Amino acid sequence: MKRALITGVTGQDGAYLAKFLMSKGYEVYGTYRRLSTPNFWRLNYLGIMRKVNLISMDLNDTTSIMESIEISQPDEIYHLAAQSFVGASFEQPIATGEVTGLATTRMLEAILKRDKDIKFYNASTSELYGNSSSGPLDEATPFKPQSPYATAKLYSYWMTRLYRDAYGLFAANGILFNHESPIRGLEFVTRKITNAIAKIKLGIEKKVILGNIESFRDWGYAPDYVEGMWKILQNETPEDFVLATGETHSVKEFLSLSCEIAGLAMDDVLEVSSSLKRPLEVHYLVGNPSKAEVELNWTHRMEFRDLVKEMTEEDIARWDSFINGKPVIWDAQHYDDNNNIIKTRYKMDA
Ligand code: GDR
Repeated sequence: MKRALITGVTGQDGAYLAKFLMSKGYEVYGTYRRLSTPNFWRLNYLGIMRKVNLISMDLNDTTSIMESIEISQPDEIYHLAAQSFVGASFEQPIATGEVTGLATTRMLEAILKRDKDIKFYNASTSELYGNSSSGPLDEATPFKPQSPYATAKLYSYWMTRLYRDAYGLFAANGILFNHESPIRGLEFVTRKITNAIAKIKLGIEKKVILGNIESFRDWGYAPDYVEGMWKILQNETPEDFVLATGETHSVKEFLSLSCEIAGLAMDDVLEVSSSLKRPLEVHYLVGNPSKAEVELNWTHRMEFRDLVKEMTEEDIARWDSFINGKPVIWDAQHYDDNNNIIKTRYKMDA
């Protein structure tokens, strides 16, 4: 039986990937961060909480990284853990550099010391491109990061390549464009929208407050993308691959479709706040997944409209159950809306 170690197993991709690898017969180990409030709702939601072997690990602590490899003895490592919110990276650029950048080198060093045969997947990102070109963006497009997050990921991307070229590790980057689902974190715009629309629909909220609604993203479905991660490590040679849908939509379009599905008028619910706009923005992203389609036989399955529909309907169903006193496994009831979070580096509009 193959063994996999997933860093960041409590996140959206970690949870879906764990479930996918189990369906392929893997023994799955997953690392999580010790927090004052545990964050296992996604593993519970997918019904795999008791099937993942959980290891607490701190990406800043080399000893704990070594230990998680000792315990899991993996054939494959999927390195997904990071500070993954672009907006927050402007507020915490140094911590983001440590966790999102340097920690990848800690992982690679640990593999080099412990067992050079372990295959390594690095969660790379379309944020690397910044505004370098209007696309479609592929593996050969130059990078021009526009945030502390993307800059840390650029370092992580190159270190992965360096350990492949210099030491012969099977280390590969998946350059993934945005991928969403009903278990996406509430800080990301898609889930923020569907959660707010659900609350407005049910009369417990009035507005959804957003920043730049004119930016375009290539939005796919997270379960499709975790399969791509696995395929990248099953390829004969370690190579970097773009995973994307090849289609792009604006934040405004996402909101408008979510409103349409919920039977609301967008103009009644939308509020724009410049305090939510980032100091630097990536305006337009669309990927070209041809290499993955040809060489890995990977393709996205879920289309944009179905994605918005699934997310919107799921959030409405959750809030509806919650209001009616039925237990729901999910995150939103613990969070108020973002209104009074102080953005230290964002322009304040008041
Ligand atoms: P992104 O995702 O930065 O593309 O990174 P996010 O959903 O945060 O933003 C997408 C776009 O929406 C605009 N936007 C808002 N964003 C948030 N979060 N909240 C708002 O209120 C809001 N209003 C408008 C943003 O400015 C942006 O243009 C995601 C993350 O998952 C990364 O970790 C990953 O690497 C990339 O996708 C691929």
